[in-house]
Amino acid sequence: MKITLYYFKIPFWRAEVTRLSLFIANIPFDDHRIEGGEYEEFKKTGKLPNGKIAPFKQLPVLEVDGKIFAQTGAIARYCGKLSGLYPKDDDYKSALIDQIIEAAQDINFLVTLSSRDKDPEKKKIARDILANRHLPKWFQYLENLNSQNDQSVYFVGKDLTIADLAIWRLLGWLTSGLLDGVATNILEPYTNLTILRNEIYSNPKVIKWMDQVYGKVI
Ligand SMILES: N[C@@H](CCC(=O)N[C@@H](CS)C(=O)NCC(=O)O)C(=O)O
Repeated sequence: MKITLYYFKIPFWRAEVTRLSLFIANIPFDDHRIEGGEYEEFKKTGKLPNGKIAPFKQLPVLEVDGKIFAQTGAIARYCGKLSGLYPKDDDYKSALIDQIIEAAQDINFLVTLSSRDKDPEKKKIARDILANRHLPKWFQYLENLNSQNDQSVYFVGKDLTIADLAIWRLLGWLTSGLLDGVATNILEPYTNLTILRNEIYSNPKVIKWMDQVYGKVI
């Protein structure tokens, strides 16, 4: 099986959840990061370096043995099944993981909305609302769900799943300082989410990945 993941040259959760899931399970894949001329072509036409058009003219896109499909959740689940980080035969457990991935999508959308206004004053107001209303609400939802799992520090069951990787990387972005108006210590009140993040940051395969690909902790 030949797997290629197409995404931009950033460690964003939409791609990183899949990259890490495959890396953790030692599944070889081509981590194709679109930049330069390929990026220009993709932005203009939606054409991927393999000549196919991305279904929604968005990334990520996964190619498996010459066939492609898109959407973060679909890709993460497909690769999660290959890597053992998503169940193949437990519908309830799958749904518990899915609801976390969908929550990541909802949070991402709120961030996107808060970035849309070009007017600096309006953007500042939107970011204030994001940082002081939306994000605390959603973090508390995630904190509650995480605390309901009494089997481990992870969101679902005893072991790491794609839900944990998705949220870990999403939270890494939200606390990176890259988003104006969102403080880097915004997660401090959420004990379980902090424990989860620390757990993943100390996962030997995650450390190896960050070291190998980024040369630093991200
Ligand atoms: N619903 C899609 C959203 C994907 C998405 O928004 N991708 C962004 C990059 S993070 C993109 O390709 N943007 C380029 C564009 O929309 O033109 C998913 O879950 O994968």
